[in-house]
Amino acid sequence: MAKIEDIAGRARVHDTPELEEFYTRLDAVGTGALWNVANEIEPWYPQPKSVPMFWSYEQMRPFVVESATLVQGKDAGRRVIYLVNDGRRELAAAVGLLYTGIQIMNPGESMTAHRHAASALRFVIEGTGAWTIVDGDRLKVGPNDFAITPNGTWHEHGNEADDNFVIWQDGLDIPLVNALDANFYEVHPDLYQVPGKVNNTSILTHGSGILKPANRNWGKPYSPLLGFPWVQTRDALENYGKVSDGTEYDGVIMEYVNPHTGGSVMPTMGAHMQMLKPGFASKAHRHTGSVVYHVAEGKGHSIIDGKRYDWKEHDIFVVPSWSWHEHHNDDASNPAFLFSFNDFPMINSLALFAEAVYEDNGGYQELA
Ligand code: GTQ
Repeated sequence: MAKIEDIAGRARVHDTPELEEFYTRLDAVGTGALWNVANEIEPWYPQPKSVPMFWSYEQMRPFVVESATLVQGKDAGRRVIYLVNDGRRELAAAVGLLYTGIQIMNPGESMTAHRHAASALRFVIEGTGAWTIVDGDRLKVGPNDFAITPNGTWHEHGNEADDNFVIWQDGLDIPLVNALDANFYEVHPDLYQVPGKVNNTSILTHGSGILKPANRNWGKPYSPLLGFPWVQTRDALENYGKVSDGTEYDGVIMEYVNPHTGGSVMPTMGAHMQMLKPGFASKAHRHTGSVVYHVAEGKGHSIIDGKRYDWKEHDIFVVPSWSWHEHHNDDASNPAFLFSFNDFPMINSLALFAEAVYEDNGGYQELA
């Protein structure tokens, strides 16, 4: 049944026996009448299938830990409990075309090397022994560190501690790459990579934040810096916060960048860290693009499409495209830090960015 909108310029053709018989004959030859689907496939504004969702770390952690006793890393490939959006089950997406999951590695455990056309990122939650080897660079990562595994890079992960788990959040663009029918997967021919002699080569080379090596070209479409340590990140936000209140919608917000270009870390996914100053309450806005948030530090709440979600450290929540959202730091003396990753690089490169701000009268004003 066509969705009728009795408005000039929209499809408003009512069924008749004659038309129904016509539609049957169209269907038989692999065709259809546009006016029966036009109002569905050309919505007035984005109609995400994803819904806002919130996952409490306290609630998820026991399941993640249980998985470490139930399956072996060598059988699972990666031992991950992934987050399912109620509106996106069939795609294994947490929001929009973004996937996220919580990965756990037992003390001393390591996973086999592989690569895929999907890009990946990690945000570390727990553990002192986490490492990941990305195209031969062995990165050591700790809580609240951010690391990337761009599309096509070999990667394998492990935990070198002998007495504690590594738990981190994975973010991938798997649903996007599958939607484009462009995914490939390869297991490393030797199952493991041979890492370079020095750990954190990419951070030592590109991580200063103020200098880049002279006479060194970088021709790849992603950041040559693969790891983004928390201490430096937090300092950058605190320093910027001394001279700026940031934006009304996000507070003090900074993007993790490809130091070679100043652009997003990978072609499909970008990532931010934002600091909500003590007691800060943002205004609401909405924009195209999907976002997965991870509470790095502090406690507060966000209101997404009119519903309140109270959050604290390591909770995860998602804001679907074109959903109203605002963030509040409920602590009057300490800042809160929200890590997030998104599909903005795609939205922007396809010229699909749009934003609207929420006005006090409950209406909204288009910005773009
Ligand atoms: O480590 O590359 O959570 O390929 C899901 C798929 C992690 C990974 C996931 C993956 C990875």
